[in-house]
Amino acid sequence: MRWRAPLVTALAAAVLSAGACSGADGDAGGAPHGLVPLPAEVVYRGAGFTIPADLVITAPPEAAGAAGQLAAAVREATGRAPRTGEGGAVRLELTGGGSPGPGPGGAAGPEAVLEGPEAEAYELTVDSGGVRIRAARPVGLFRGVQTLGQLLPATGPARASGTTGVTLPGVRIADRPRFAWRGAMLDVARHFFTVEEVKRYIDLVSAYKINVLHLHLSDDQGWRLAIAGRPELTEAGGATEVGGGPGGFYTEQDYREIVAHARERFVEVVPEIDMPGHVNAALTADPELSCDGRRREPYTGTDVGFSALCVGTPAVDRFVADVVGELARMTPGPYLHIGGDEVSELAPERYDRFVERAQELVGAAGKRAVGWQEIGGSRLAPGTVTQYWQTGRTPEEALSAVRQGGRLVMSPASRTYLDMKYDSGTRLGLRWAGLIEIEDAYDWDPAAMIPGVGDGQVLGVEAPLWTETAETMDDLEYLAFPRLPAVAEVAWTPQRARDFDGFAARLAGHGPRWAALGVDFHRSGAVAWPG
Ligand code: TNX
Repeated sequence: MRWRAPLVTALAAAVLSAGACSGADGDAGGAPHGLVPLPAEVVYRGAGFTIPADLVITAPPEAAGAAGQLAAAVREATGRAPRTGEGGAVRLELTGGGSPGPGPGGAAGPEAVLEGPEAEAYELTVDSGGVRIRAARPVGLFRGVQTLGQLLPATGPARASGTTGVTLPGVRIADRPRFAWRGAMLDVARHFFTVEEVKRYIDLVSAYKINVLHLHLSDDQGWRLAIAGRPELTEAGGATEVGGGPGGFYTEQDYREIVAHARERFVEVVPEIDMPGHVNAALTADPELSCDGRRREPYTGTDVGFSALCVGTPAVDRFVADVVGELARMTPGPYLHIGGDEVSELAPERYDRFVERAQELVGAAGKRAVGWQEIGGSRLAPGTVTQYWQTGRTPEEALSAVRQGGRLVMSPASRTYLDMKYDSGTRLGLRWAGLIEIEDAYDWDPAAMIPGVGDGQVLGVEAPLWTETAETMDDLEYLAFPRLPAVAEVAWTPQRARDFDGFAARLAGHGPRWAALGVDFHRSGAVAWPG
């Protein structure tokens, strides 16, 4: 997939301008201009703004990144690059009220991503005089720019040969996300994906205001992140993958490159090292970590639940401390994911002991822990996040997490698992959690899923993409699109403003854009894809 590398920058701009817009008067209430996710409040009204050839964008220095993305999107749509400077017809304004920290290039921002919905709020107005985006934080300006990008026509002059006079619709938008955490998980352990592929995935999903990339970095089949002082983990543990392919791993520099790329798009990387189960790859590297002291053979199948760390031994304690310490050192974001799922090889007391010790280490490193729903049955530290996944089982662990004051990230398998088949004919994917068509991915309320778990207990929503059956970038894209945008809208848009028909109508215009970008997507029958 190396040929895709040069595409990445152009892609970021092009995806930003995904969506359909007639450029004519707004069609109040109808299928408005392909905005996905739908903003909290949007009113089309009055005359629009025709982009002049000499457009100027005015932005404070803290919003240089957002201004740059916008300039690229305008250039893509009109064929002309706008200038940045004073007195522009397009203005990005910081209204203050935040306490911005240092971010990429000295700008303020990424730290705000997971602070809460208000941190990402913005207002966007388009009238005949121009465009104004206002927000308290740079991240809000960035979200506003992402929305504006979707108001640009779906096909620019480069493709539509010489079209001029792009007109944005007159509109007033007041927007903020419903949930703070809007995640996409990528399993790079079952099949390995290169830095360029991960960056492309970030570009594609961040256009839908996803703000968390949860990287599943280890499992039975592979260990994908270099840990200083333990080179055998990646040398032995990174050498294969499902099906026996060559696998691979990220060096510290690779990982930092991914994190930086994500942060430029206001996406926070949450790294996961899955413990104390799902550790066969670590046991191929270091036999001391298993209770019988036996070195394991590499595993290239797709079973789960057969491996475990020998929790409680000094060797395992050192290992967990080293891994958590290194993850914390390399990760600027506030969360580290410790896994915790599907451990059948360990007595409950030892499982609890692991969860408590891991949280201690994460806390000591200045981070907060995230774990799969099973950790909810153990004692949780304040601030630990529990990721609900297994629909069809009593939600005891999730309820226990909530009773302890914890919040949930909702990843119900029957709705959000992007590795499930769409229908029985889908060439890829599993089906243990059911077939998931786009309507299934869309039509649910995260705060109405578990009795006793309402909005206040839900930190957010995440769509995992497990890769037992996904080997290539095309496979990832086919499974994620269009279900990822559906889950992104579940996470962003107020429940009362959502309905599937409206979503399907708005989504249709994204198809041609994906096609133009070479994104392999599933043409769900419920959407009237143009062309
Ligand atoms: C369950 S969800 C798993 C993964 C598999 C996935 C396949 C979870 C926490 N564990 O190990 O890859 O199903 O759909």
